[in-house]
Amino acid sequence: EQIERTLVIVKPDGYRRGLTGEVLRRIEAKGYTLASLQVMTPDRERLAQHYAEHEGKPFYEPLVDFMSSGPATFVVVEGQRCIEGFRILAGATDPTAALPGTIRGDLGRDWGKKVQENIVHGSDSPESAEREIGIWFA
Ligand code: YYY
Ligand code: MG
Repeated sequence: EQIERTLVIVKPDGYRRGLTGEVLRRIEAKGYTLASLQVMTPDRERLAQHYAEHEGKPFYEPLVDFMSSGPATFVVVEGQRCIEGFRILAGATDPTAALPGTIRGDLGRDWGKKVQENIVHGSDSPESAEREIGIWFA
């Protein structure tokens, strides 16, 4: 048994496009459960903590602008090996490169902007998951 918790965010592009339910459907269809769920427009202070590893990179400011641009859905997902499992469901960061069958591959678009509006976030390790859940579900 390796029951984990991961932080999933359906980002503002997913919210605006009405894809929140579709993402949650895929998570549940995989057998994971929704432990907590909250819709909110994320504030820049917590986004800075959340994306601290990317501070100073060229896409950082546009990323924070995009993420704070409107409502997003924050979800604590629970399940057997769900940290790795959700990253695989999500697909590659770049929606153009993400394989069909994945959330980003099936639903993501390349809008030709600096920031890749790629619908979802998923924690990349157990340490990241605990840290990120602590930021948004304190
Ligand atoms: O974990 P993941 O979301 O797949 O990618 P990260 O490398 O952690 O980057 C976070 C976030 O930043 C990504 O989802 C989109 C954006 N981004 C970008 O706009 N341009 C890049 N070259 C890399 C990342
Ligand atoms: Mg990441």
